[in-house]
Amino acid sequence: MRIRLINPNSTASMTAHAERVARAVAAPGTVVEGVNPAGTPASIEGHADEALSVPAMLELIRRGEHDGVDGHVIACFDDPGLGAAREVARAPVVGICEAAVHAVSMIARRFSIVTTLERSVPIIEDLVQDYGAGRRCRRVRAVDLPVLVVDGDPLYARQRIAEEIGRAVREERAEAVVLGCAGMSDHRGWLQQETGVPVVDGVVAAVKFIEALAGAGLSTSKVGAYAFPLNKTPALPHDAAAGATR
Ligand code: 5HY
Repeated sequence: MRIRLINPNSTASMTAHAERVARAVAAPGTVVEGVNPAGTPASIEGHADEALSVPAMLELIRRGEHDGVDGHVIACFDDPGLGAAREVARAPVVGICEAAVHAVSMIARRFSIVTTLERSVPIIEDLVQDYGAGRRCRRVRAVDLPVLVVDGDPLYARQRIAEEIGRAVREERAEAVVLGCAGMSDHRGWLQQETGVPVVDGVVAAVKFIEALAGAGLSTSKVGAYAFPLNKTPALPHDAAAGATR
C-alpha cells in the first residue's frame, strides 16, 4: 500500500517529521512518502495561509493520483482544501483533524484539543462542529506558540504543550487530548507518558484510517459532493483584454 502524506506548508522539516511519525506506525507493506509544495506559506496560521496553500496542495493530490497511490493524508490540522482534494481524488483523502477527532471520540467521551496560536482556535472549533463532535469536545486550547517555534524548538514546545494538557485535565476534565498541529506529532508518546492521559495525534490516526479504508476496498465517492470537478476552459488572455464578461 502506498500513502502520500502532503504537508501543505512549504517547511520541509515539518514534512520530514510527519513522514517519520507516519512510517513508524505504518503496517508492514505500507509505504509512506511525505511531500510539500514549494512557494506556499512556511506555516499555515489562519484563513489566508490556508487559501494560499490549497492550489499547490491540489496539484500534489493530482500527482499522487497519477502515481497510483492508495490514499492521501493532508498533514495540516486545519484540513485545508479537504473537500476540494476529495473532488480531485478517487483514492481516500483524510485530513489529520478529522482523523484525530474521530479516533479520540472512540476512546473518550470528552476531549480537548491543544493547538498553536489563538487565531487557530475558532477555525478548529468550527471543524469539530462540522465533524459532528461538538458535544464531545470540551475546549480547543492554544499554547500560543507559532507553528515554526513548535517545529524548531521541540523541547520548549513539548513542555508548554504538557502544561496546557494538564490544565485541560484539571479545568474541563478532559479524558483525552488531541494534538492540534502536525508539528506536535513527534511528541505524542512523551506527552502521553508525562500527562497520564491518552494523547491523540492526527498524523498517526490518518495513516491508520487510510490503511483501513483502502484495505476495505473503499474509495472516495464520485457521486454527488465529491464528483470530479467540471471541466472549465481557462479564460483566454484576449477575453480579459477585450473586457469580455460572461
Ligand atoms: C498545521 N499549521 O498542522 C497547522 C496547525 C495550526 O502549518 N501545520 C501548519 O496551527 O493551524
